[in-house]
Amino acid sequence: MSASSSIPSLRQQQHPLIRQLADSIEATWQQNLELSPYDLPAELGYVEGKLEGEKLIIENRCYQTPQFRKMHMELARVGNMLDILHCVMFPRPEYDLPMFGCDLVGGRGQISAAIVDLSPVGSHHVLPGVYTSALAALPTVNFTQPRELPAWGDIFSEFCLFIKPANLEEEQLFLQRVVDYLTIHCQNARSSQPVPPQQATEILAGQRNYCTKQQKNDKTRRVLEKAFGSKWAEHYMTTVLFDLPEEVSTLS
Ligand code: BLA
Repeated sequence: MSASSSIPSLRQQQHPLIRQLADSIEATWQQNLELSPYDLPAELGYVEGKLEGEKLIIENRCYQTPQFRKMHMELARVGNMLDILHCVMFPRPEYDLPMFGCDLVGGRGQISAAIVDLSPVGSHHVLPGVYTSALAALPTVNFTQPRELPAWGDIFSEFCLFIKPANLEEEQLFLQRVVDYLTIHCQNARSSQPVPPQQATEILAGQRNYCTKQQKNDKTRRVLEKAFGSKWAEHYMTTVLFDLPEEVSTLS
């Protein structure tokens, strides 16, 4: 599709951290997983709108693998005001894997929000043990400007990192953290085996809760509503950003 070939051009205009993060996420996917294409509805691959007179450009890149129903990375830019990287990996509910989510929001040369998490979706709201031990073993890093999660943020794990990077050094530390989380995730996913149907049903409910909460992010919604109207924003948030998986597929 034309959208994928045009992504590098948008990426080059974005904040350096967004560009580096987009490249690193894709490289980590390529190195660790067997990617197949995932087709978004054609009209949603590349989208342009107007936000307060500025052009809003959205470009999507999407893959799937045996363990992931959908791996979505989105780059967006509003004139020179707003720069966004959004990434979510939706596991197939037959696998007991958390949701990887990452969001970077910046404007006027400064990143204001940088968040990454591996969020649990199992019935006990805790990460599988292999994740907890791998994440806990990462070196400790301290960021000088931690940010507070909104009320809907109860979906995130104890390892959720939400900061405003204070300088170049913290930007690079955040980037490294994302690659560490993603590498742990891809490696665990590759060796993951399907769970019994009843557990898959619980995981599906957890994924639905994750998506429903993310749909409550008013800051994302407001940007999309202002550029494209509320109907389109609702459609986009519920079909592209955080679509609810329909049902557990029957395994043979
Ligand atoms: C915050 N998200 C934001 C903000 C904007 C967007 C403008 C406010 C920035 C700030 O407070 O400094 C906008 N984000 C977008 C838009 C898209 C996007 C328009 O992804 C897509 C086109 N958001 C996610 C994911 C996570 C996430 C996957 O998409 C986490 C894993 C989190 N974004 C997130 C959180 C906030 C945020 C927690 C802060 C919300 C708040 O403070 O209320």
